[in-house]
Amino acid sequence: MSIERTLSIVKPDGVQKNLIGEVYRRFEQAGLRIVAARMIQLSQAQAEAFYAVHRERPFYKDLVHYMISGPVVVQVLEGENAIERNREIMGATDPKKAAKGSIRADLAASIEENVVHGSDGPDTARTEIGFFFAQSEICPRKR
Ligand code: IDP
Ligand code: MG
Repeated sequence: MSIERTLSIVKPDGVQKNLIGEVYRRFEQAGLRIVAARMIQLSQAQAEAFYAVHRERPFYKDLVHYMISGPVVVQVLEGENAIERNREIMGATDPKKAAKGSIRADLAASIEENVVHGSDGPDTARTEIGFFFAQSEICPRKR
């Protein structure tokens, strides 16, 4: 295991349902540190670019529409095994299949409106962090 960074997003449904604090509480309780954070309204072009990997999927257009339906909160999480740890805290994409006690099992409405995004591997994490944050905006904590 090693100290990793990963990109997390509280998606528009999470912000709309006042779940920012609840999501952050779960990260912090799990020992992940929030080392950068910002609220933004994504443009269509930004949402399309962020999810470009899903361009050919049938749900792409809806996904972009959903992601620009309201503000999101983007954050960088840092900690031991942060990429996989965050995926565990989030739960599976479909809340019906997500592990009990995960964010999506407890709080998500559907496979689309599922409250959070999290990078799925080291390469994606690096790219996705760079998509939203300059190096100077990331504030590692004293250990
Ligand atoms: P992930 O967010 O768990 O990594 P991905 O497969 O990368 O899941 O999909 C990105 C996002 O696209 C999901 O979080 C969800 O919002 C949406 N999505 C994924 N699969 C479907 C689907 O089958 N129908 C509708 N939306 C979907
Ligand atoms: Mg994904």
